Amino acid sequence: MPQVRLTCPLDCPDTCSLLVTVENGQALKLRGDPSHPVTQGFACSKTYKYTDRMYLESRPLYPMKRVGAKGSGQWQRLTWIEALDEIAARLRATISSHGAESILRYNYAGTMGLMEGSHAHAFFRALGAIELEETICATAGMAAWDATYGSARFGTNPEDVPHAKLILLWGINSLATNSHLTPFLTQARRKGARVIHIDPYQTKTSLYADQHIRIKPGTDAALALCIANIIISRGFCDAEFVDTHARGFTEYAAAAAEWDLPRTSNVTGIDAAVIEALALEYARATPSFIRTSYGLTRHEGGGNASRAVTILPILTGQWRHRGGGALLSTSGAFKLEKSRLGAAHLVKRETRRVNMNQLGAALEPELTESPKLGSTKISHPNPIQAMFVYNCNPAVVAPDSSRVIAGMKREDLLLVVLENAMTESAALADYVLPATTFMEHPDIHTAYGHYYLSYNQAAITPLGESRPNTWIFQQLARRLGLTEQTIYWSVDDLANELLSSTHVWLEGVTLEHLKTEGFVRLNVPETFLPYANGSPMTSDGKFHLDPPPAYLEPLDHVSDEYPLRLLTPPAHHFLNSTYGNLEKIRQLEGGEPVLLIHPSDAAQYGVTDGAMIRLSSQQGSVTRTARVTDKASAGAVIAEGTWWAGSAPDGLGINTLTSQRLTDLGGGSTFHNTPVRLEVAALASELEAFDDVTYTAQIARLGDSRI
Ligand SMILES: Nc1nc2c(c(=O)[nH]1)N[C@H]1C(S)=C(S)[C@@H](COP(=O)(O)OP(=O)(O)OC[C@H]3O[C@@H](n4cnc5c(=O)[nH]c(N)nc54)[C@H](O)[C@@H]3O)O[C@H]1N2
Ligand SMILES: Nc1nc2c(c(=O)[nH]1)N[C@H]1C(S)=C(S)[C@@H](COP(=O)(O)OP(=O)(O)OC[C@H]3O[C@@H](n4cnc5c(=O)[nH]c(N)nc54)[C@H](O)[C@@H]3O)O[C@H]1N2
Ligand SMILES: [Mo]
Repeated sequence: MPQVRLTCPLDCPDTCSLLVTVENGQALKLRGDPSHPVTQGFACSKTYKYTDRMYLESRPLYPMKRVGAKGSGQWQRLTWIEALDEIAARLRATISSHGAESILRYNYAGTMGLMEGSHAHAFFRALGAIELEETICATAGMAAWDATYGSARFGTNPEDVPHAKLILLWGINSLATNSHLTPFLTQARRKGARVIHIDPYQTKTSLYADQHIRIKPGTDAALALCIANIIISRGFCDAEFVDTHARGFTEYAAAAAEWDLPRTSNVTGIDAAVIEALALEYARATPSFIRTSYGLTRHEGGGNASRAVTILPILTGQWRHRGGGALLSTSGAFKLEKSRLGAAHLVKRETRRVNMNQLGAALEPELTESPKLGSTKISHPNPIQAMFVYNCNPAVVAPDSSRVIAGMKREDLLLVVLENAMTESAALADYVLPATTFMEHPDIHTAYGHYYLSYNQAAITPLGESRPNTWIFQQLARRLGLTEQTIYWSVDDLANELLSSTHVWLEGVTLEHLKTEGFVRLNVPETFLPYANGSPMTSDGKFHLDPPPAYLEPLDHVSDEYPLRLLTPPAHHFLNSTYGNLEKIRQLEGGEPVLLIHPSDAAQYGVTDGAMIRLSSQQGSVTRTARVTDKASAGAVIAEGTWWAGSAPDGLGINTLTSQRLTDLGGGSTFHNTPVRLEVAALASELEAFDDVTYTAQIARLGDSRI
């Protein structure tokens, strides 16, 4: 049977090569491509279900316009011409009354494709619309890396991990979120490497590891500085490497010296003996590899924490050894010609910006400065009049979601959602425009967990009247008379531009190659040691240890009112909110979202396993079933997965609780840092009332109370 080679477009470091079986124009099943050195012939449990998701009956396949109130679920089918003409007319009117800086694109990584993801922005940039700061995921970590290593991220090649002798999985649930790293970890382990997982709660990754070190959330900077202190004070530093290649060592060593074992143990909640053993093991091992990720960055001090961790391999000169070093992201190695990607050349310094973590505040019609937003003040006299959502499900994934939903429900806001699933964001739209999936459009993909550039071909004809995002924006652009040529590029035009880069790492990588092979290894050296001689990306070629990273205590740390901390890490079977609409997948995740609560917290608050409990933060309250388990840690409540709100017993998503506060570096999200209180949920009658309330009625109620 014919098989088509595709690239998984989802936001995951693995960027897998997939083979899909197509028969009579139907995609029947997917499997991992055995010829891809990182995919190695297997896909993850959720990707095997992609075809189920694509053929779901609820998928929007025609342009639709709401006829009832926002969110009432009453739609009228339109032709593309009607829909596009109407939306273009609304945009023209908005621009003449409020200017283009009242138009917001809200997008993230539903597809990581450069065409249907990044290049789709060209329309908005040509309009002069608001520039979205895409901060929901990675910017704290990026800013942290860049502060030390310069502005591009390279890391240890995952294919070299089998050479490592010690592996720290630090703030990552890699068995769930980076599962194609596992075979490389296992190879290293067979050769004797030890694997240590550093995480506040017990995940699949902790169970796989040789040792799990539970750390108090938000305290990684203290642990990393203490490890540095031990490396330096006990003579394990590679003085020659540091002297030659690092700047600011004296200041850094002084900051580290403040972290002795008792103080660090007190702050991190880890036994002093465990910290000392970890530090000595790390100090002595070569090559040692740290796989870190974004978990530890989703805290107010997360940028500093990430920086403290990613500096460690410099101290013992790990960057000189194959399999040594650290990996946050490999994205910086894709040296494509990106200056006109998404018409980036049109963005001006003075263009109005909105941080996507503060969508709730941005959508408030008249913003007053809110102390809840921390130091960042947003105020703009020009309320947002139109919002275009694509590759994103803000009603579920954005923090402080009751405010986000209230904003999306504003009667005076034109909300257009491009989707290939009938998401809870699409449910609130004025217009839902049916988008294609990666099986129905071609695209180009970089990666952030390996060094292969990929091409994704369209495997089947678009279902219904679905269209690629870029097609939709081209149609609107024509109607608005936009002449910016990049908007009208085809995938091949974009690919040719991207590949016109003369960087040596792209030498020999051609579009023909990509199309015939599906993926091509970047032309990086066989043994890729990008930081073996300092950093190629800083102005002076040195690693910047100045200013030294610092441990920052959370601003409003747990108080009597909110004595616990909520962490909301990813679920194994979802990809953010993608797949949350598949019953089979929800069953694999246990059927409903629950809260993991440590037995000691459960005892203190009178919670028994299976009880309904109410969890409240400054932002709101949700009701969930309690799972009393020592997977959670004392003081830290865990809610895995951004389930669709409609899957929860109260019809409210977990982001009802999270805040719009930002990280110290990079304006990032603080999803693992919400002070909360828990109580046994009220009376059974109240819960039954929840059951009766439909999801839309719930959001209507919320909307009413907020506006
Ligand atoms: N199966 C699956 N895979 C995914 C995703 C998914 O939803 N499901 N999402 C994808 C996306 S978009 C991303 S960004 C990545 C994210 O993947 P990860 O980086 O693995 O996920 P994070 O949310 O960053 O959380 C990782 C771990 O950090 C821990 N953590 C939280 N706070 C702290 C802390 O203060 N210190 C330490 N040491 N650890 C802490 C959490 O408990 C969690 O186990 O995964 C991608 N892959
Ligand atoms: N509480 C909490 N919230 C979180 C997180 C957390 O750990 N905790 N994680 C955060 C992180 S790391 C991230 S990256 C964000 C992710 O947030 P999002 O980027 O919103 O990711 P998804 O929820 O997967 O939603 C992506 C949507 O894009 C749609 N889509 C896919 N392909 C296409 C296409 O080609 N065209 C169009 N128009 N649509 C398409 C999918 O159908 C899906 O509904 O969520 C964040 N939210
Ligand atoms: Mo993410």
